[in-house]
Amino acid sequence: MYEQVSHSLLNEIMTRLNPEIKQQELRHFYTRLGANFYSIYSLFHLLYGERRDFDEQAQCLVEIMARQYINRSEKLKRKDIEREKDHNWFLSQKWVGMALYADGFAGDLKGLTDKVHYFQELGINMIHVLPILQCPVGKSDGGYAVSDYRTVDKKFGSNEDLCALSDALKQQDILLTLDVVVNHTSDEHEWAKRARNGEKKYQDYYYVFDNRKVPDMFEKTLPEIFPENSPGNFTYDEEMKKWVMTVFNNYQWDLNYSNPAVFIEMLDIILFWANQGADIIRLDAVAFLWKKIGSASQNEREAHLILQLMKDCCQVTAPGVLFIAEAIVAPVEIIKYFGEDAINAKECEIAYNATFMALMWDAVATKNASLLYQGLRSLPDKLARATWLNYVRCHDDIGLGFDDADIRAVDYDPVNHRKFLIDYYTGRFSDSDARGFPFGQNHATGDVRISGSLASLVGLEVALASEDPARIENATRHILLLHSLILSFGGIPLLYYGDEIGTLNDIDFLNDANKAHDTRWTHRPNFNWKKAELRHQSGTIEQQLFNTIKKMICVRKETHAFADFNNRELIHVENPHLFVFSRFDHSRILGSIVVVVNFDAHPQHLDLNHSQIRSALGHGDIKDLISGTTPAMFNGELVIPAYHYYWLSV
Ligand code: OTU
Repeated sequence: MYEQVSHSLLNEIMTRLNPEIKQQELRHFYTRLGANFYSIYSLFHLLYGERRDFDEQAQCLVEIMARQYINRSEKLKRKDIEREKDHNWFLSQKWVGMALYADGFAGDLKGLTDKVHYFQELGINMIHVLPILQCPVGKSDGGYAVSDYRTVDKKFGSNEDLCALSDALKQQDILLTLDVVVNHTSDEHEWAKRARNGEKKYQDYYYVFDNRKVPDMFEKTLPEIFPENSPGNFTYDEEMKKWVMTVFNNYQWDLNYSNPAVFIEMLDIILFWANQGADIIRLDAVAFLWKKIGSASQNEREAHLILQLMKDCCQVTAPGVLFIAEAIVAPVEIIKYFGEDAINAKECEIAYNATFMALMWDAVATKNASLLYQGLRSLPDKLARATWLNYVRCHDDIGLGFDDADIRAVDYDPVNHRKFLIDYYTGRFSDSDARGFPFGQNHATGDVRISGSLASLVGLEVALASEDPARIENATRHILLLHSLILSFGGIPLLYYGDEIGTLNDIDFLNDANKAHDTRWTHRPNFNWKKAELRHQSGTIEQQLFNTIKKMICVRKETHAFADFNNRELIHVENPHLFVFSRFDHSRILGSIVVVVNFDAHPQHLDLNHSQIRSALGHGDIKDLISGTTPAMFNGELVIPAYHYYWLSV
């Protein structure tokens, strides 16, 4: 039935389209719209079909797609077609990303454009520039409280500067990732201001209530995201004299996606940035897009429908553009943001692998890879045309979001184990060199997360203060070990700026009243270019880190088996300190790689006659691809030094 309705509606919409649009050359647009319309219509109808203005809204949706198609440059349209032909282009091992703040890394966007050589030197060819859109000073949540979605915040420069950056990156085949904060706006966004002024239309963009009745119902089941800084989920607005839903900070108003006008506005903004040259768009906090009384209002079915609809619409206007799902939720939930029961991603092509990230931190603290192995074994395979973003650190805290059943399966008690990890990383555990800070402490639930830079969390800060070369060596090995994992595991590795030179915690934020309450600022420093210069000076930690990571990136790019085609096998070994997996070339013609990482402080042995290792490597002389040398053997077994890693091949 849908099919018939959708067809006649499509025809109707087409005849009603603004004459100015009709005159344009829309051949590709029509073909793609035709191919996707059934799905777009069905989803739009599922979400908004009950509304009296449904037809009007559907018309509006198509007009937005058409207008943005017309605004899309010829260059970007050519890129779209190129990528449609090579539709698995982003699964290649050639991509290596870095996330950074334009101001913290290079002052502003112009400065960033001048630093392209740094990325090239290291081998980075995908940049995630953390949010750069206009935010109120002091109430910005690091860029995630946007007051104008179409204007670059002046502290970063101008929209023109962004276009210049985008062009400069394109010339060097470097991908640009930009954020669109889809779940909420700043309370100083025009929509919020007009809502506050009493305009009903804009109050309907948010969840606004006259009294505490509905808020109280919601709060029975809504968890708190920032319990210390912004307890509760609703904020009373004095001027409006109403309550508004604010799941994150009290100045971040949640958008109401049960209103199709909100969906259409946000789609328009996504397409706007696609047209400014973003290759990839990071959709923030996607798990939160649909609210339901009596639930945690995360991972609701409608949140997935909204993302599918966004993807289908983007497919019509800017099919070369990919989405990243930022859904820091339970392992089995994250993977659903690719879209369920599909082969190709039908929501976001890329998702943050928060599970892998948290599990690696578990292995570092315990010196034991059991939970890492167990947690990853429980993860279903990703879809064929979809990939992970693998990261060690990012601009956010580390949440210990692994599955309780997995924790029990390796014989730990979930509560005690998490407590141990928090103590370990916040330096409250006597045997730990880690120097992190607690974040988001919730006294009611006992939940805590962790802030801190990679280097400080693996003990480099303490080691340097102790001037003990052995401890310094242990810390640097950890930094490399963790990079060896994200670069080989399968997916796009996303480095975090400064980790490649061992950047320590920065406590300057404590002097800034707008930041002091949020420990995440400890790992959002100004990049220290003086320190970075030391990468060229022999014998420095910076050189050791930078050069080894650079080497790993280079080997990754040359190794087909590191492309992401579900071509990985976890290998169970008796020794719990070791984490082992194989990567095979998806054509199975070229050689396989066995990755082995030793999380322990002592050398460990690995029996290469293990059946899975043998079948991956075959017989012959083993070589470590990173060092290019033959690793040490003893009594027929491979010896992996303390905190060391190998990419083995024959
Ligand atoms: C995201 O964070 C951003 O990355 C944060 O920097 C923002 O503060 C936040 O949204 C609000 O815009 O929403 O789906 O553990 O991981 O807040 C997960 C806390 C998010 C963050 C969580 C995350």
